[in-house]
Amino acid sequence: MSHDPDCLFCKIVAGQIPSRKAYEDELVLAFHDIHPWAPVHVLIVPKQHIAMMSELGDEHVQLLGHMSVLAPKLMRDLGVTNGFRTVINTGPDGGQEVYHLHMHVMGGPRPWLKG
Ligand code: DGP
Repeated sequence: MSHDPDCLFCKIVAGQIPSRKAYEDELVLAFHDIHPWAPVHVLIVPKQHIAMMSELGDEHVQLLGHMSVLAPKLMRDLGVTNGFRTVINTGPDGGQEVYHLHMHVMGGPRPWLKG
């Protein structure tokens, strides 16, 4: 499994940097965002290092499906019952800050969400 020793989220996956874990299996780790935009804000991160969404190929279809199916389960487990938002920022113009693919999953009572 690819791992980048200089990558922040690879270090979190490896347990070298602490995080507030929400879920883990063989493919992904989910942990609470350090700067939440919503009452519940979790990042779903693949354990393998993939820098960003534009690097995905056919070999990643199952992984992305897994992340997508996990998001609603995770929200339910965290008590989010009235909907949530998912975001994947990609590249500089997409506002990506950490170059390890991650899905933001955000829920909880509004008005945190604009638009
Ligand atoms: P993005 O802009 O999509 O690359 O979002 C990166 C997110 O990662 C941002 O919402 C803050 C979060 N983040 C950055 N550093 C850490 C960290 O060390 N721990 C945790 N839990 N979250 C972090």
